[in-house]
Amino acid sequence: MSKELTIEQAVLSENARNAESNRGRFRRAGVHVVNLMSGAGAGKTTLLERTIDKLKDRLRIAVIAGDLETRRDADRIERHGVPVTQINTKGACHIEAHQIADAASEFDLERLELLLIENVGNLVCPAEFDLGEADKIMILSTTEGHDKPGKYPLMFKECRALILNKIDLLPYTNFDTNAAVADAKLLNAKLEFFPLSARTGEGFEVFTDWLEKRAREARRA
Ligand SMILES: Nc1nc2c(ncn2[C@@H]2O[C@H](COP(=O)(O)OP(=O)(O)O)[C@@H](O)[C@H]2O)c(=O)[nH]1
Ligand SMILES: [Mg+2]
Repeated sequence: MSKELTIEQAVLSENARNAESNRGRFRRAGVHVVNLMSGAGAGKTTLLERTIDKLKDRLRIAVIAGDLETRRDADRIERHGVPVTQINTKGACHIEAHQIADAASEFDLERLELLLIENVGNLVCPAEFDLGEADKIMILSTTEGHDKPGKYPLMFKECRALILNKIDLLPYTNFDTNAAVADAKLLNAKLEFFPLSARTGEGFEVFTDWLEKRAREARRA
């Protein structure tokens, strides 16, 4: 047990060092980096596709897509006309900072304004691994149940923004938006909240306006 703990602490502290080094590199380059997290199928790739379509004429964007296997998400994103690189974690349930350092080297960071990372679909492990991002954003979808903030508190504590996706499906679920938001705000009072549908586009501009504003603020800083 104590050996297990020591190894876990060593892994996390090495990751923290790599994340700090990424953060410095991203700051110097003036690129706003966002780590997008959710359970599998909540809509990360769909949200990225629509975000790119909305913002690509206003900001220079690139994407790092993380997944256990395959290039499927990278292929979907590439069709929207921005540079993308895929990380395959080969079974690991999260991305680590050193993988972001390698993947980011494929871009000309100085030229970028917004770098979006799609993490592996999982509500637990990704929250434990700092990647050196400026903002963590999580997506919860209306088909996953409103009890998730209480069950996966770390993810909600760590995030700057919570997106509630698939609001087009609200009439067909028993999802209680007020209960989910109240529980999430108990964990994180400053959490920004964006209810939207990545499929129909409802509510989407409020989110992309906020994201664009954050990216511009980060560059000025
Ligand atoms: N009805 C509905 N379906 C959505 C929405 N966003 C994503 N989906 C669907 O949910 C499934 C998973 O989406 P995907 O973007 O691949 O999720 P990811 O695994 O988190 O990247 C796909 O079938 C999407 O078309 C939404 O806002 N409404
Ligand atoms: Mg995906």
